[in-house]
Amino acid sequence: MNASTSRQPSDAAVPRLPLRAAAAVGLIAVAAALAAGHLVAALIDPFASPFLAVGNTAIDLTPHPVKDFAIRTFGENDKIVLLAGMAFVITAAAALAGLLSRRSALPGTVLAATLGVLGVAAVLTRPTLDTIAVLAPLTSLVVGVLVFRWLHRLARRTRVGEPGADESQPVESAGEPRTRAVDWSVPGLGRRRFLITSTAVAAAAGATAAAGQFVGGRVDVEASRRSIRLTPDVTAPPIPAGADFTGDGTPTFITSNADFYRVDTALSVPRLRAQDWRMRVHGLVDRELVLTYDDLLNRPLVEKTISLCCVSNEVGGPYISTTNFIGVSLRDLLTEAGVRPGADQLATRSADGWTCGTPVEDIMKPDSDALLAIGMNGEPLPAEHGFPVRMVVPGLYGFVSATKWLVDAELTTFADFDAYWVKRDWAQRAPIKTMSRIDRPKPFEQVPAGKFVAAGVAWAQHKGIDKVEVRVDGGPWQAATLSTEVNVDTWRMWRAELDLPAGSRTLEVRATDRTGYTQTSERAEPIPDGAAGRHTIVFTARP
Ligand SMILES: Nc1nc2c(c(=O)[nH]1)N[C@H]1C(S)=C(S)[C@@H](COP(=O)(O)O)O[C@H]1N2
Ligand SMILES: [Mo]
Repeated sequence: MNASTSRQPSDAAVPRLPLRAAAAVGLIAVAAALAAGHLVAALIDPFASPFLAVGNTAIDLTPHPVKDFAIRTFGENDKIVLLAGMAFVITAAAALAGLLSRRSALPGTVLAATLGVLGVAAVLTRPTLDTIAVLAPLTSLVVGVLVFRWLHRLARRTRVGEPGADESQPVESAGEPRTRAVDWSVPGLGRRRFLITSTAVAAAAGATAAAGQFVGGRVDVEASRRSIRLTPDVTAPPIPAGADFTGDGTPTFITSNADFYRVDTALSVPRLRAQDWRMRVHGLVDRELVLTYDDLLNRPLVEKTISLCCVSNEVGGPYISTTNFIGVSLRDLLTEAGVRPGADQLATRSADGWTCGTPVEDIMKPDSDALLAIGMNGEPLPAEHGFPVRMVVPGLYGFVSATKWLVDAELTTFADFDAYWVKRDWAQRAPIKTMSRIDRPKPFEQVPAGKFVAAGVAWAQHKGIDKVEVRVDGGPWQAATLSTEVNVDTWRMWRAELDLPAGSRTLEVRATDRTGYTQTSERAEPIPDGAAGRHTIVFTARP
């Protein structure tokens, strides 16, 4: 037995790849696969990018308790957490594919192909993607498998007789006569060639992904936004000085566009240009309408101050904001289309496939103020808030009324169509519940004992706030001072002067709306139609 055969006792047991080289083969192959798919997707539809498509599918398949937990725990960073989690899982799978393939390329090939098939399945099941979009994950699949096998081969074998080849290494007795195993313990051509090639492939993958990013980003949303000037025909009345109590700790009455809360299922913000925007109003109508952005600009533009809030908001939660929406009357549009008798639901769809169902009666009532909105605070809608066009219906939670990146509107019935969240056990109809929140003091804050001003917000969109009361340690209810009312569709601030004995204190708030309803202490979870109960906090009054 000579040295070479003792190192390679049988052909099946040619030397195993070192761990690092094996992992690198898997990682680089998967990176190349994702990058190639990303570039092809950019040419067809950026949403076909396998990474995005898998992420979006994951969001849609996530059971609602998990989604709720994600929104509660990570807030608006939930998508970053998801993407980071996916990146981690894919990196681990890629490294594993390599590590399982230290001898034979088969296990890694199977794992790489499986990742590719997942991408194909995700793209095929995305509601808004055409079948041709499957080319993107198919490219990933093919590139992934080919690059994996190619690098694997390169790492295992080097060609015999090349200048600089490791002549010290014996040629294998069996199998391919023109190549022999790379001896990873000896620096030489095989090892160098693998390092150079794998680095080049990794760099190419990076360049391909960047090209995809560049091409996919060619829809210049910001240029489209900048080219638009909005001049409402009816402007919202100026916000009166006494509309907020920011000095006492409430939010500003108007939320800046940058601070406006954001909730949606879109992993990447749909990129639409105003000049390309079209929306069909169809279904149970007398006349179908097809609208362009210019059609909207040519209609009377109204500006209206409205507080939008999210059904996922916990009692005391942050998902409510207020803005001057600019848009056209949705009631006028539907009147023009002619709503057929029996149509009780307006089903709307977003560019990314998200759907929403709104009661027709809420849109059609004389004072509804439902808008096809195109602006917020004097500017065209920011991309993440639905540019170019979204819907807003005062008095309804966002998930049943506020479709962003709106592209389709169909008059139908609640019996015939279930929207995105209704399929996931949320309510079909969800008017906003009367609610109040304490903003100062914060839970567990230490404040001076004695005179102290507590403050917060209350809302009962479309009904109006009549009264807010607070009480300390379950004592008598005390009326809070309300800010100047802007309109019944916005929040209203409150402040209350307290006299606090030193020690641990509990503060509770309740609002009464203009229908005479007062918030009860009965708690309800956000699902299915919004949280209920009184915001109650514990804090400390310091002597
Ligand atoms: N296309 C689309 N529109 C959507 C959603 C979504 O997931 N996708 N979420 C809705 C929900 S649940 C809410 S609360 C509001 C939030 O709007 P904002 O992000 O502008 O605050 O948008 C609504 N419109
Ligand atoms: Mo929401």
